[in-house]
Amino acid sequence: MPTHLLRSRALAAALAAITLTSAIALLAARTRAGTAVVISEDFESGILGSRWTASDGNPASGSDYWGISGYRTHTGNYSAWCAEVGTQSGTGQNNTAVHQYDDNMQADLTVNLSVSGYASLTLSFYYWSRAEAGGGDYLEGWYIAGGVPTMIFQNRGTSNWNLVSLPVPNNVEQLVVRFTSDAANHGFEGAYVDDLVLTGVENNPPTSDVSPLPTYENSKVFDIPYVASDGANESGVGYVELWYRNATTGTFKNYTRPANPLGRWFLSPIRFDAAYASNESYYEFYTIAVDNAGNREAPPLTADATTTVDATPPTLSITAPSGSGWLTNSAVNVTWQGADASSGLDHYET
Ligand SMILES: [Ca+2]
Ligand SMILES: [Ca+2]
Ligand SMILES: [Ca+2]
Ligand SMILES: [Ca+2]
Repeated sequence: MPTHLLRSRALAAALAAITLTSAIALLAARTRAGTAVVISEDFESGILGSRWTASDGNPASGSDYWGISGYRTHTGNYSAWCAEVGTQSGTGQNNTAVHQYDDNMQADLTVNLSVSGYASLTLSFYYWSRAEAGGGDYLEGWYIAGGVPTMIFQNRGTSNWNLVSLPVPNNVEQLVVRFTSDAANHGFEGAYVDDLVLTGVENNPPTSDVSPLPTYENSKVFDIPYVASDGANESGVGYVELWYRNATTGTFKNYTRPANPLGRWFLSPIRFDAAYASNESYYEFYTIAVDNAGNREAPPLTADATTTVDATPPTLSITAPSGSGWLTNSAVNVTWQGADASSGLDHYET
């Protein structure tokens, strides 16, 4: 067999191996589940966020409903308490003054859980309750999906901080935590909710690219702009890494600095300092984006952008007239020789 045929067969086999490797890498990235926090609420802002509403569906004994409390928490300084807003029907005192709920409550704490772009969802939160044992006072949790309510739990009496954690359907719309009290015996503290988290699994890696760079950079420190995005309604880009090499072949290295040892960049452009890479050299760059669910972009087959860092000025030597002599004419011919080791000479200025 002719040598050139052998070579091209070897090349074809090598290329096939590379293609197979990248296909496996792509498959691994697609099938690895990534979990992202979609919604979290610890009430530490001191107000009910825009996803939340609170109401009392039983108008008797006045309106008593959930609000932010600093009296008892699972973590931090604040939680949601079932009777933060309202007054005691017997004494007219604020519920907050006696740390007791009132009669005739159907206090709903509702949070909008509607999201899209996730393969599966898990809801968790903590509750605490002290209510009239064996009576008509109790705490319930429901989720609503596709308009259908499903009960998560019901607690009559007493519960210390208790974790609820369960998968919820992808079309989940709301969580409703309802504190109900009947028409008598309300001398109890009632219920709290804290530390709600909705997590979602999505497996789609984000994409990113280094934007075009000039052919030459005349400083070792320069900006590298990039664009990065995740799928619509997915977990979003967490960070990007900048990878470089100094030739058209070979392995790429992750660009890191002492202040950023993992090389995780959150904003474009990345301020690149060649002193922390390979100093003055030809560079090829690409970025790898990682989303908030941990899905990692596969490396591109070719670099996104290239440039040559040449921060050393060219040299110039005057070849005539020679130094330390006297000039006798008003006009003089000056000759010189210029050289540049890397990017070459563009023009001379006199
Ligand atoms: Ca009341
Ligand atoms: Ca809290
Ligand atoms: Ca009661
Ligand atoms: Ca994603």
